[in-house]
Amino acid sequence: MAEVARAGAGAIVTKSVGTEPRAGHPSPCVVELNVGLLNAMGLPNPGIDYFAGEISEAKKAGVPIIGSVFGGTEEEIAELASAMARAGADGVELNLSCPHAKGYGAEIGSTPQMVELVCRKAKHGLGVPLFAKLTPNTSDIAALARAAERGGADAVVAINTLKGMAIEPEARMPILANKVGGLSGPAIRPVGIRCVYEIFEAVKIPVVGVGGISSGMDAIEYIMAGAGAVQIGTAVWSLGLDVFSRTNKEILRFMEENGFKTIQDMVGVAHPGGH
Ligand code: RRO
Repeated sequence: MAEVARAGAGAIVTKSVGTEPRAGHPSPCVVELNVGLLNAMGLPNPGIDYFAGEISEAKKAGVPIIGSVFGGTEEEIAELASAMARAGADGVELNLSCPHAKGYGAEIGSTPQMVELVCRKAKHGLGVPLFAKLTPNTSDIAALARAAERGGADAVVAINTLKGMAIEPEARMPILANKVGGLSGPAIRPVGIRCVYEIFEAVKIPVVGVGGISSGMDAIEYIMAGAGAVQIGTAVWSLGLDVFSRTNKEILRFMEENGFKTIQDMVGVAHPGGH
């Protein structure tokens, strides 16, 4: 996390953390495809008690640290959110959207009722901003965003990975040991853009855009769809940590060339009446 901050990220979202240490799914758990990555990591993490120490270390990097948490019930998620805040996280992101972990993630975050309930419980007495990361594997992501807003989330994050599968013809079987996984990388950017665009029209709280961003122009596309901030994940794997400074520079150059003074001036301009 310290390296990512040094590389130019303005804030950091952690890997999702749960109550107990978890090994994750067996290998193969990541497949490199020509359009991106398919993963079924299975929420590997060292558990919140250990991770609290990582948060205090990471905070020394001087950028906001947003702790991502997952759990099996609204009570467990609320307890983890509060533990993240006690550990010093500047914000908490609820992972309501991992596409392939039984009993967690999207299994919790696929109905507006659950999203609202989980956000309400987690936000109660939290004291730091609450982000709800939503699944694109649904027919109506805007309904999930409205539910997060009703539940008191301060922002929504869109999107997590798209549920997918890859088969190895020679072996005649799915490549991932878990069979299904989450697709990330360039292929999912148009899906993410569409989701952010729909959410921007549905809620008043800010939207954080994520999914297939690997350049300043990709980030600007999300911002014009309605994102007030963006996250980069898979491009760190494909391009390395330089992606942060390169993206920052490209955004600034575009703003200079096109007369934008602040990021806020670009947010949502792709909507009717926005420009
Ligand atoms: O750990 C994972 O398998 C994982 C998570 Br928590 C997530 O949110 N999204 C994803 O694609 N993989």
